[in-house]
Formats: sequence, structure tokens, C-alpha cells
Amino acid sequence: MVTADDWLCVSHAKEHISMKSIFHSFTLTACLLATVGATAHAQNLITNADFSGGNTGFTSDYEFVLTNISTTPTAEYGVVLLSNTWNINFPAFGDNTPGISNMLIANGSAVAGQAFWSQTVAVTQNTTYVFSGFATSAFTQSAPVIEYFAGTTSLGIITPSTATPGTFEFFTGTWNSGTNTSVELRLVDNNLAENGNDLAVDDLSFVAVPEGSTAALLALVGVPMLGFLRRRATK
Ligand SMILES: [Ca+2]
Ligand SMILES: [Ca+2]
Ligand SMILES: [Ca+2]
Repeated sequence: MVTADDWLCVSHAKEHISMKSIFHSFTLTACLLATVGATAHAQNLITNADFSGGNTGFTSDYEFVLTNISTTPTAEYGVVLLSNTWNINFPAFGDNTPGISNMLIANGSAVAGQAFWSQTVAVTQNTTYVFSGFATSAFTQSAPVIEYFAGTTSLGIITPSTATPGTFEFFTGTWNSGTNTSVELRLVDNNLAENGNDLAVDDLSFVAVPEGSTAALLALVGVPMLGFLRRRATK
């Protein structure tokens, strides 16, 4: 059940996220912790979700390359610490994970429907899940249009700004498993442009959320954020 307090928290969280000051709000931290409780330990079902393991644990319709030499060929990806070590034309930026870790970086495909990242995970029937992550444009031109799927169901679209490549933006959506016992999660760039249309993603998560109030919060702030808040609060 979603209580008035839960929605107050959500409201506060929205304000703080929009102000990019969530990390500095002790009140909000307490609010989130009180509401989320034990389910903040919800297990992330995605393997190598922060890409610290390198090019492993997922599949891609794109080709893995160590360096992407120019705007073409498209439909190539890498797993790197720094954007410009993969494509020298990209503005230099690191990943989204605190500390030293990789991100997936890609030159968007000119062919429709290709997933630049996908992974199949086991799920429990009749359970609500939240799929979330962070995405950024990797170049200053032609923003990627990233659609995220659970199976054939579209959970949403994010079009990360080209104004400041490397500024990761949060995306999230919910999905109910119904009779499914596994699901293929997919990230697809619907922009088919060759010039620009470059992207990076990081810190993906897919978690079961049995309670409505918790689902609302997880959908909003994401598991990585809650983990960060918990660690911060216990220091
Ligand atoms: Ca990372
Ligand atoms: Ca980092
Ligand atoms: Ca491109």
C-alpha cells in the first residue's frame, strides 16, 4: 500500500533529483531509508551491471571493438574507462559508477531494432520488477533515442542530452512478470543517424519489488542510489 508519507518522500526525491542535490539532503536520506526499509537490499539480477567485469555477462547485436575509429562503421561498442580512449573524437568522460569502473560505450547502429546490450535473467512469476540505469550521449551531435525493453514490452525511452556528453541521466521503468520465468532485457537505440548518435550506459539494475510503496521509490531513484544512501547513512 502506498501511504501519504511514501508519496511525500517521492515528492521530495523528485525535487532533489531535479536540483541534482540529492546527495546533500540528510532529510531526504532519512526519508528514503525509513520508507524503503529492508527491501533496499533487493538483489540486482543483472550480471556485470556496472561493467567493472569488462565485456562479459551480456550480449549485443553490435560488434565489440577496442577502438571506434571514426563515425563509421556504426553498430560498434566497447567497454572502457574513458570515452576518448575508444573514439578519439569523443569528449573525454568517465563512467557513472563511483570510483574506477568501466561503462559500455557505443556508436549507434544505422539498422533498426538492434540491441546494443541485452541480458536474459530468471524471474519469479507474477512479480513486479524495476529496470533502471544511466545513459549519456557520447558526442555533441544527434542524441541517441534509447528504448528499454523487458521481453517485447517497451518500458520507456530516454534521449540523453548532447549538450554535455558524459552527464549520465537516470532512466527507469516497471514490468510485471505474469507467467514468465525468464526475461530478456534489451537496450535499443532508435536513432539511426551515423553522424553523432553515440552513447554510453552504466549501472544497470533489475530488481523485484513486492511492495507498491517501495516500487514507487525504486522506480524513482534506482537501486544504486539507495545503496549509496544506505552506505552514507551508516558511516
Ligand atoms: Ca561502471
Ligand atoms: Ca567512475
Ligand atoms: Ca555515430
